[in-house]
Amino acid sequence: MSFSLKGLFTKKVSTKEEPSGEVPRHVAIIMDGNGRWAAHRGLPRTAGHHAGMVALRRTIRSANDLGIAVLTVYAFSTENWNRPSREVDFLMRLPNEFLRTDLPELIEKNVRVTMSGFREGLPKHTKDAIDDAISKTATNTGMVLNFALNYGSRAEIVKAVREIAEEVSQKQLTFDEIDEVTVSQHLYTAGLPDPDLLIRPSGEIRLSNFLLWQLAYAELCFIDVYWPDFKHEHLVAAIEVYCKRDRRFGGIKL
Ligand code: V0D
Repeated sequence: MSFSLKGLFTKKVSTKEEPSGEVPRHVAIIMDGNGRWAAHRGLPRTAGHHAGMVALRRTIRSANDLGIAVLTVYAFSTENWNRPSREVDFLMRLPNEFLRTDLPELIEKNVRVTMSGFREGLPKHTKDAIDDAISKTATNTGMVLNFALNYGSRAEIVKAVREIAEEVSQKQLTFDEIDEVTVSQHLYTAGLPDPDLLIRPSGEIRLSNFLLWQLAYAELCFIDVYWPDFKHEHLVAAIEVYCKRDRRFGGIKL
């Protein structure tokens, strides 16, 4: 089987079980295309979200098997509140549903659950389910599974700037001590390495306000399948592309 990877180039990639090179430490994924997947089948959007959850479950297993240290998945953006309220209500029950079935396996696999986003804006039942998963896995030492939920990158940067300004005004920090590390420490992803690889399925070639600061040096991989159809071989193919591209960090590769 082969498929095309859209971006700066289109390339055929063969299906493989495992990538040949080193796996990225942190992979971030925009789980896009669930609604369109459902529309293509004449199904309601909720069916697409459910199929997206199945793909998520599969991808967590794949990432863990491949030895990826951090997997960040974009589940809900701050802009998603503009969707019809019935759809938002449905989406906000998915963390509960997912964790009810999958938390035991995550615990068994030593996975640590974290969240990046504005917690306080979530319904109580959603927040409670996520808090429970975070606390039950807090001391786990395996893969970090980071849910970007109620997340928007510009709002995150504004939050960081405000917190830093507050520390300066309280004299806990001086103006010239502020550097890139200071900013990173005030983002939701504080303590996690920056993503090495961003994967966006479903053909959109945009960042959509996702991890703007953290993706500064990441390889970007756009894949032409809807998220519910995303499989192990797509993850392996994206990693293959990552391995083959020179990661230069703006400098000269030795
Ligand atoms: C819908 C595809 C799991 C994307 C995956 C509230 C669209 C299925 C979670 C989840 C969603 C979130 C936090 C957590 C555990 C699970 C989730 C949302 C949507 C938005 F701690 N799937 N999922 N959250 N979908």
